[in-house]
Amino acid sequence: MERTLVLVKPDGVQRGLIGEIIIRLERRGFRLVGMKFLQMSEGLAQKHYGEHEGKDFYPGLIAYITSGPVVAMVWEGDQAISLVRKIMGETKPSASPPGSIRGDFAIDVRRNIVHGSAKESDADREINLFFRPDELVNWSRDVDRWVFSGE
Ligand code: IDP
Ligand code: MG
Repeated sequence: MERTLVLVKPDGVQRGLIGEIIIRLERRGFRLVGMKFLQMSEGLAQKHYGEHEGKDFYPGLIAYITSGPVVAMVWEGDQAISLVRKIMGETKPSASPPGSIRGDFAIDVRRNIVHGSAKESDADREINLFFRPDELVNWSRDVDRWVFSGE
C-alpha cells in the first residue's frame, strides 16, 4: 500500500470543492488516513515547493498557496501516488481530460485546485511536512476486501 499527500489548494477551498475532491478519492476506493484544515505559512510553502525555487512562477506559487486555507489529507491504497495523480489530471488544466479534477474544475495552471505527491520520495517528505506520525490513523475498513484483492 502507498500513501500520498493531497492538498485542496486555496482556490479549491474558496470555490467550495472540498467535498467534490474527497468524494472522488473516496469512491475510487482510497482510504483516508489523515486530514487537517490549515493556512500554510511561508516557511511551510517554501519547504513544500522547494523543487521549484528559482523558477519564474515560484513567487506567485508561494503567494497563491499561502493566500487562504487549504485541506491537507493523506490517502492510502495500492498505487495511490500514481492513481491520485491520474484522478487530478495534468499540471495544466488545459491539458487535463474531462473527468479529471483539473479537467472538470480548472482552466489556469496557477489556479489548479489540487496537489498530489508525484513520487514515493515526495510523498514521504510531504506527508512528514504536514503530519506528525501520531496524526495518521492506521485502520482498515470492512469493505477493504472488496476494493483490494490482496493478491
Ligand atoms: P503538479 O502540481 O502537477 O505536481 P508542479 O510542476 O509540481 O505540478 O508545479 C507545482 C505547482 O506550481 C502547479 O500545481 C501549479 O500550481 C504551479 N505551476 C507549475 N507550472 C507552472 C507554470 O508554468 N506557470 C505557473 N504556475 C505553474
Ligand atoms: Mg509537483
